[in-house]
Amino acid sequence: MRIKQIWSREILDSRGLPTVSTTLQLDDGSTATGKVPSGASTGKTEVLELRDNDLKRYRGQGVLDAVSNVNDLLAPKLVNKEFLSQESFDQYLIDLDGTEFKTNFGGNTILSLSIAFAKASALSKGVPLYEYFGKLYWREGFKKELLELPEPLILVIEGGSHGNWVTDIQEYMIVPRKVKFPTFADALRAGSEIYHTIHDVLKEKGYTANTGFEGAFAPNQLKSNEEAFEIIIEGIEKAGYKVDKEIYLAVDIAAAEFFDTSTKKYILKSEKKTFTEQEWIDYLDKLFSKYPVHIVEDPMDQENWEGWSKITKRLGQSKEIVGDDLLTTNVKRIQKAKEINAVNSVLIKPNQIGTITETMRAMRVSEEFGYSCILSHRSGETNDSTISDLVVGSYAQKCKFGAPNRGERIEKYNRLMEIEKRF
Ligand code: 2PG
Ligand code: MG
Repeated sequence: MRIKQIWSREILDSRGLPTVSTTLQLDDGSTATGKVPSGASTGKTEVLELRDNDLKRYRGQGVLDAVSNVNDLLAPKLVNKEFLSQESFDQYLIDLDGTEFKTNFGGNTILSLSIAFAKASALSKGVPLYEYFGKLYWREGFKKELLELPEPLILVIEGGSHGNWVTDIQEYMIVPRKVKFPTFADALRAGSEIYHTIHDVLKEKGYTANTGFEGAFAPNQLKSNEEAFEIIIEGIEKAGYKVDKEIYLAVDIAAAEFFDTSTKKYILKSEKKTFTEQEWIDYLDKLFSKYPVHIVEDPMDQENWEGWSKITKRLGQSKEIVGDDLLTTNVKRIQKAKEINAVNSVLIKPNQIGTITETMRAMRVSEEFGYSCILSHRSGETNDSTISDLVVGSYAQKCKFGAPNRGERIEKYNRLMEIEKRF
């Protein structure tokens, strides 16, 4: 596949902040665009998100340097060049950049190209994007039966840096069990019905139903992290579903956001409570035996590796302990986690690592270690739905795409329903 043209531009993400959008055209005319998301509660070891830091534009958040890296530096090297695979295209960019954290060109710059190349290649081959990914992931072992719709983690309440710190826990999610909701469309319907019932529960209490970055409720009146669970349970029941049996819970604690690195304490600001590492693990253990939480993302700080091993030892038999900020879709960090049994599940975000190929590698090692994978959006999203195809065409069994609210999240859910119909 020879590249004919590439052009990049600055667009806005769902938070109204600049991000990169790159269009790539192959020789046969196949043309596609890759739009890059952006995090708010980012892990320290993610690849560089290149921003202009020019305070005269978008308060320093502009991405004109990244756009110019594509248009002026990379496009001249890529145009008229032939690439036989996604791997060779991505590897060419990785080598050109030459740094561990993509600090030369920016991870956002490179990912926009990697996504655009994947989409254009799928078009050129005349296969749906999920199938293109499936063939990349399973290689010779690919067969259509491997393509599966995920079990969705549907966001209903959000706090932390996404939701005005109404709770310290960043994300409260409901998960319709796949065994009870065999079609994705039914799982999503349950999620949407519960989401709207939670809205009613909040209104009945006289709470505001304002929303956070990812479309879930962030009511200012919440009195504690626990109260959010109570409201969700009430919402599930009032919507006519069985708690735990049909709908279980997941959380992203995003503990790095409230871990005090100087005192080594976990601080729940909304409740004015402070915990040592051991007290924190005890607290979470108790919390998760009170509520049916079976997936726990980032329960510990991203540098507190021993704390992670301790909590996985304590809770890992019955729960998925998911590394996001800890692992940043990085093979080396996933391998380190394996050495000390720090997790049993991995959150996968393509923009943490910067190419489709490296995202696939992170899933491959996770699979080798027997870890589950959850494919995730970012708090700043666009209407690019590549991750919907990626979760179907890879090892990842679950997805975390936000609330059933806001166009950029809905686009991804709708794409999954569309894929399901095409099977
Ligand atoms: C997370 C993500 C997505 P952000 O912490 O898992 O919900 O948040 O994109 O802000 O890093
Ligand atoms: Mg997270």
